[in-house]
Amino acid sequence: MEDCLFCRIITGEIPSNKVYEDEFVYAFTDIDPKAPVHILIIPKKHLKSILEVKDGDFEYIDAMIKAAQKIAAEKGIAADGFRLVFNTGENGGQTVPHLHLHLLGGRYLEWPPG
Ligand code: D5M
Repeated sequence: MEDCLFCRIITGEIPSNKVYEDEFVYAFTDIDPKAPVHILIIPKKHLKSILEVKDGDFEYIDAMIKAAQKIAAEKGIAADGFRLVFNTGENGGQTVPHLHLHLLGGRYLEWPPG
């Protein structure tokens, strides 16, 4: 989608600090980090949120989870633990309408979130 911020990051039209990429996903550091490690993992297909994911889309979700495992290991946060978050809709705090998985770690994360 040409007017989608994250689609434009995938094409390189908008610069980002890429940490991982494969056939299905693109991952980059969050511009407003909430933890020492804060990375966004996004599908290369434009899906607005987890609510829009249909049967044929789960290869993207698989790839997002696999990317999270790889990145957590590479960043050295797998052993101590980390958090994966899909903010969804207004009450969920979603501000960008392109599905994204937050990978947060590098410090103790309080629960519940605010
Ligand atoms: O999360 C959307 C996230 O997207 C939020 O943490 C800021 C981040 N963001 C917004 N614009 C950019 C750019 N240009 N680069 C990197 N990160 C960005 P949400 O769950 O929708 O609140």
